[in-house]
Amino acid sequence: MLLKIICTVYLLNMPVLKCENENVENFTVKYGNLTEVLFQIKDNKIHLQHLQLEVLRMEQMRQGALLDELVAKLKSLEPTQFTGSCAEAAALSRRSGVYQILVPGYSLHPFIVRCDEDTQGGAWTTVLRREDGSVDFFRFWKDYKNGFGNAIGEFFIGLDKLHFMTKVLDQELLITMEDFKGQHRFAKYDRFAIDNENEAYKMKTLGTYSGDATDCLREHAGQKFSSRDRDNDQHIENCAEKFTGGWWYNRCHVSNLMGVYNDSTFGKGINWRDFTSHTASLKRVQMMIRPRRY
Ligand SMILES: [Ca+2]
Repeated sequence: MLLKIICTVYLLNMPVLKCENENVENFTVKYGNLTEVLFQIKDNKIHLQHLQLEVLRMEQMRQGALLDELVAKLKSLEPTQFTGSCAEAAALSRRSGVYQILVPGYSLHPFIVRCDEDTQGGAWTTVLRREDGSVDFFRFWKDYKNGFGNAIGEFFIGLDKLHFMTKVLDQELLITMEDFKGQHRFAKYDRFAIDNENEAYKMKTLGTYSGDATDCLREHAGQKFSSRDRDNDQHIENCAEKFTGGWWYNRCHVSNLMGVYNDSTFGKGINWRDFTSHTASLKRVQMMIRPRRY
């Protein structure tokens, strides 16, 4: 009996066995071969799967190594993705608000600052802000050194940050004030810098004054910072204790921007003598710095 068989067996897309118009005897012989070939195909398939898995594993390892390399590169770039002042941090948005800056020398980590883009050309970093008396400013040295308060409310940035910010870049200083009658004044200085903690954060540079508030900071230029627990002033008593705030007191003060909010006791409030006198407190005040190149 003749049995017609048409078959083609492929291995790796190549025809390895062809049979056509064969009789049973030939088919049996061929069938034996075919079984063998099918086993080979099965073996080869398993081998191929192993190869594919191996290739996949190696590709995963290669991509993993690339990812590690990328993460390492990003980490090494991290310190430079932050800028050193509001002048750069808010340069694109040109919006007042809270940003992060990184000041070389102060820390490897960025910190939060409040940037003012609305006042006198913008690019200001706010270092002191009083507006509602919600934060206590009659504090100890450590607090003035490190800063305190809330970046979206009242705060002082801290003397260490202020030192490094004014050391890294030449800065100008703007002080904006408002009294409880709604009158506004400002005092601007074309240079401002303070020394380090070893020098008790002495106000070592105070440039030329301009503004409409009169210059009530000049008397404090060259003075060291004092707090209730550090008397670095020129008075026999401790001015910081006597006038309830930290400041660059001299033989006490003609300005006292860290005094007690809305305190009208002589010299204890937030005073700018030639605007408020010593017996009235400012409603709002901001001290802000900006790199001189702006
Ligand atoms: Ca003293």
